[in-house]
Amino acid sequence: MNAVVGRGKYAKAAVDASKMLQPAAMHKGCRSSSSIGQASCGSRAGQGDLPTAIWEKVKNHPCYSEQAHHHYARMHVAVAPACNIQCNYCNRKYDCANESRPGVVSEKLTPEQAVKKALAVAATIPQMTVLGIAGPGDPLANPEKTFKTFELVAKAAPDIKLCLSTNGLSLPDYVDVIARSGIDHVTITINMIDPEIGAKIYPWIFFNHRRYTGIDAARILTDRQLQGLQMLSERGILCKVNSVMIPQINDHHLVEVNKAVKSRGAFLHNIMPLISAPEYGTVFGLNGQRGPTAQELKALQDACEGEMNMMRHCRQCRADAVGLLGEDRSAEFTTDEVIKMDVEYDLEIRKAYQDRVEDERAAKAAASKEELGRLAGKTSEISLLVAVATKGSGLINEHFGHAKEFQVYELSTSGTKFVGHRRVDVYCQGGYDEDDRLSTIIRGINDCHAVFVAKIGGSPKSNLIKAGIEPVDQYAHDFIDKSAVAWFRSYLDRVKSGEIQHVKRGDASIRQGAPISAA
Ligand code: CLF
Ligand code: SF4
Repeated sequence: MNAVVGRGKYAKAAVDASKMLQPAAMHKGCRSSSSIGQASCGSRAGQGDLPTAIWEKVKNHPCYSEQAHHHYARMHVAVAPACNIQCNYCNRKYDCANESRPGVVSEKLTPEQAVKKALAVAATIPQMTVLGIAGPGDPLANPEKTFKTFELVAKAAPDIKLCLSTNGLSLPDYVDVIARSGIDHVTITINMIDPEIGAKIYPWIFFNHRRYTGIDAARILTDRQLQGLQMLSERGILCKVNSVMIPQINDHHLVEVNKAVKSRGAFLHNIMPLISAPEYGTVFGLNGQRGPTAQELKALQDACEGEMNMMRHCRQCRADAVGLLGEDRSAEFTTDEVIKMDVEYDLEIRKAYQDRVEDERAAKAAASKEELGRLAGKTSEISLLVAVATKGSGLINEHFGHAKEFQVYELSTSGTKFVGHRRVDVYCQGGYDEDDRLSTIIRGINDCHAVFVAKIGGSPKSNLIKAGIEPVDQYAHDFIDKSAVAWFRSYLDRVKSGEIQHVKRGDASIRQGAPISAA
């Protein structure tokens, strides 16, 4: 039996490390192909071959399901200020950079303030389905506040899923508490399984009342992370692994990390770009360590994509993020604003709203399936990228000039696959410097063959055409997947008839080491 360490309600279990670290039965994860109607971690349209219990956990979680992120929102509550390790991409003045952009500071809350905020958000945003604790330090370095918050939220708002993100150092000690608390989703940031590489990322950890440095610190950290992952998987808790891609330090190594976490039951792997602008004052930022380019990130994600699903829609949120991924509504829910609100949390209203969302999703999936049926039988080696301006709901519903980002899809005769997003400067800002902004936008999507928009003006349209990117506005306010497949079918027809020639496009030259998300 495990001994119990600490006191109080959230006392942790000390774990016999010798029993750990043997790979769990390989969790098959999910296929990564995203042809409409196929399963893939619930990350596309339907349940497919996912067991119902897992489908229920992922179908409306915006991070665990790529499709869900168009429709459902998450919120974070910043109740966990302390941390027990130091990462070289983190400046401790700010929030935990494992699930947060460096340079962002969240308003810290007590558990009681956090639950009030959760109810206020749930009443205002009925599609908010997940409450996560992701900082501003490490949630498990603040166990009392973290688990008290989850307990209060579970009582007050039982339809909200609970989600936790941790660096993993304390994880094995809290697996039982996590399971007891009804937390179904846990993210562990794992950047290495080789302590020599780890020593370049983590200068120190604080463990068992002692500070460890260098290779010793990294060895303890990797053992504890993998041990915690395996224990959670064995209890049926869905685990996502986040990894920060740091060129020349762990980029190639992350393929090994992917294999190691897959064999221990991780459900999803999210490889995120290092953000290392010098102004954030991190060790990597100050010593000139660069982040990966968009195509370096995609190449690594592609290399890791096998039996295990890769998350490609992460927005590196704030520790107090609120809203759909990619939007930031945290300013509407500051403590001062929440106090003023007359909150009425109504489970029935929320359920009715979410039922309507599910109807919309079903209609979208049916439309996509029908369009894909028309593509069936076409054979072609052509695979290309397109950029889409969207405000959400899986629709092409944003004007080119208002887009803050473009979502990028890969098209082939197998269908559509979401491969990432490109943050850009908004083109329309009152008429000045538009040429400069347009060239930056074009550089950001210059590996795409087309850009789908709800509307576009004459000048950007002609400049895009000159740059070899086809502006497509005939599918305004229609579903993305369906429209992309329809356009791709016509593209293949035009190539076949000789009307156009297919040329491979160059790689996006944008550097994702700059801030790429504001959510
Ligand atoms: Fe938050 Fe993380 Fe839960 Fe999502 S975020 S704790 S799993 S509810 Fe999501 Fe944000 Fe990326 Fe995290 S987009 S940073 S992966
Ligand atoms: Fe910063 Fe998070 Fe790393 Fe702690 S775990 S040092 S808060 S990035």
